[in-house]
Amino acid sequence: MSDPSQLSPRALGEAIGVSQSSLKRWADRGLLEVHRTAGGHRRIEVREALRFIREAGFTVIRPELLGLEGAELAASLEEGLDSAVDRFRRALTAGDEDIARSVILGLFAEGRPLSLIFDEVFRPALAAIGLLWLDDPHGITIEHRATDICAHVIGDLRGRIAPKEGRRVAIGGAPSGDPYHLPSAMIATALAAEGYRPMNLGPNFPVHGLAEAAAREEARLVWLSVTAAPAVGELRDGILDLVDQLHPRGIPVIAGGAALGALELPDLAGLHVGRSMADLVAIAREIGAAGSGDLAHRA
Ligand code: B12
Repeated sequence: MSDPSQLSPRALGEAIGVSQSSLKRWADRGLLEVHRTAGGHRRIEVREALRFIREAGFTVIRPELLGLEGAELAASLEEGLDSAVDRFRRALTAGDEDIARSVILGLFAEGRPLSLIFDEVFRPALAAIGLLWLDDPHGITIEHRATDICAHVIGDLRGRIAPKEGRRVAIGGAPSGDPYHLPSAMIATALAAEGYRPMNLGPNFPVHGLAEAAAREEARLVWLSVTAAPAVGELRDGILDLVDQLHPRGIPVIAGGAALGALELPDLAGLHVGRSMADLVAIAREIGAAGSGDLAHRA
């Protein structure tokens, strides 16, 4: 039986409409990682194929060959991103996980950056769903169900990202009293694609525990997502203390989230503030390039 996590060069060629000889050439140049089975046949890991396709900008024509059955590609999303957001929002509202997943996997297969999928598809769809409870008693049920679907779909995306060798640990979550799960799930996925090994400690994690966890895991980056801040002063002090402990060790903290502004954090070396997943990725790249956390505070 063939292993669904492995592709033959022929299947990959058919998935993106290129010849096997082109694939072989790219493999020889180190652009695509190919290994051999015990019987000497060339195989490509599906996650490696997806990385290559997305980074090189190929168009997927047969998504089912890449394990992306049902993914809605650009041809069927004629109006592009707006139509994808609308379809995703309607699928979440109706509780239709299959459609929600196929919209997101379609965007992923098209090579759209994860940060864009999170900032410009998930975020507006959830913002619209967050208004339903104001007019509709069923709105709270819809919101909880939509959150569960989003968590599954984000987990699915994360599972399709090939781990890189020698990955740096990134650790983080949301502080005590903050029940929001999705922002950190997105951060972990986006950082995995940037070559980190994310440890998502999830919602409701005490900020003072992050310094200890970061030291124990030899983390190279710590994130904090703040959507709800029931005790503003305490959280602010906790974050300042965290940066105070981590900065001397060269571990930068990236903070963000809808409620972060309320904390009025000062400019601090070792603390980076972002408003979106695009900011997160940009900051993580700067940190990676600089090799230290000593960059300017960003607003
Ligand atoms: C799902 C949801 C819930 C769920 C959360 C489930 C879970 N386990 O995660 C539940 C049901 C628990 C919930 C509860 C409540 N909620 Co609510 N919720 C939402 C909803 C619909 C989506 C939140 C979400 O996950 N969004 C997706 C994330 C990824 O988007 P985001 O938060 O905007 O994050 C983006 C950026 O901020 C940034 N970012 C985030 N974190 C970080 C971190 C870093 C490092 C960086 C760089 C960037 C970054 O990137 C993200 C992607 O673009 C929002 C609507 C909305 N507008 O967001 C309401 C919303 C946040 N909730 C709201 C309210 C009022 C409540 C309740 C008070 C309702 C109630 N009466 O009980 C409670 C309070 C809970 C609490 N203890 O604080 C309000 C908040 C209003 C306000 N300004 O205070 C909102 C805005 C809905 C609304 N319009 O009324 N909620």
